[in-house]
Amino acid sequence: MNKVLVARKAFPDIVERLRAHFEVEDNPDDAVWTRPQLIERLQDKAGAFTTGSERIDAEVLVACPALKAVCNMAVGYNNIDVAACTARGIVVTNTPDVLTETTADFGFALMMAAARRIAESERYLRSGAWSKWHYDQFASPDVHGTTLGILGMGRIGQAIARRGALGFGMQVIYHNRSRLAPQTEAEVKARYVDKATLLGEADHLVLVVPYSPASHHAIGAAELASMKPSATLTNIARGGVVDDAALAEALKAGRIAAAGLDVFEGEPKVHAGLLDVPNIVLTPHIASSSITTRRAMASLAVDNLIAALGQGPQAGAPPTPVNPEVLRTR
Ligand code: 8YV
Repeated sequence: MNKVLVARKAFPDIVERLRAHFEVEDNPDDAVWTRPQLIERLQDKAGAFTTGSERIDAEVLVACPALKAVCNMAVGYNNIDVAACTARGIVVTNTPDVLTETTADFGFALMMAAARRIAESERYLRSGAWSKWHYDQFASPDVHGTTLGILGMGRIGQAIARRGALGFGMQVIYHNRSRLAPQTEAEVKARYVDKATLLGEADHLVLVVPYSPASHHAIGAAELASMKPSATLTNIARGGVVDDAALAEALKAGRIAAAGLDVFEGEPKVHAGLLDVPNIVLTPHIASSSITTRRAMASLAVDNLIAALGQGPQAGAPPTPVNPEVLRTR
């Protein structure tokens, strides 16, 4: 029987399904293992159920020669060195689609909360400072009818575009590595623009671009300086897409109006400068966290692991591989 490691606690009833096929080592206390602890546990395993918090790189792979499958409970997989996995014949899987609408809901909520100053005004109310109505109290930019800018136009970006265009009468512009097919652009009512236009025209800019060396600090001091002073920035993509220090400076200096962040460089640590500024909404990487969606993500990761290690009804054909070429050579 193959051995698998479940690196983090994830819905015990769903993870339980692995026990019919494998010898399972799990992490019922949800301990955050150091790298040596992770490597020690992974050394004799054929498969791993991981989350975005575990870095699976060449160092780990060299130390874990039995590994055949890494199944991430996340759509993003920048925590995994996919090229190194492919070179060793290790299949990598992710959890696309099941989180699209939930994550888009949250991105929209975070953008609205930042734009309409919801967290900032709630902190004010809770502080006991509210003594009277005031004509421009927490007056903010509008959301409806404004221009929504989206950087990264995959499934989640498209779901956000639909919300903006159909629900809020927004003009939607986007920038992406590749332009959408005309039919898709028409369906999500979004117009392709270059990055400079996106930055200059967006009233509300939402980041949904996967993290890679190419998207590192895609939004830094220069980009923030080219946005409207009344604009908001929302990041539900990955920490590192935004230069958090530059963002804190820009918010302090009033170069943009507000920001909503669900992801951070070096999370769970948060740049101290971001904690100091009032015009920001900060959440702990929960955009996909509805009960239904997190269960669906865990379930898909388990299905992938079972199939990737040649078990179950989809043996040899995990539903959502990131490097399917590995499967063809098996
Ligand atoms: C996860 C995410 O919660 O899917 C992703 O890429 O960022 C989130 O939905 C996180 O990565 C934990 O695995």
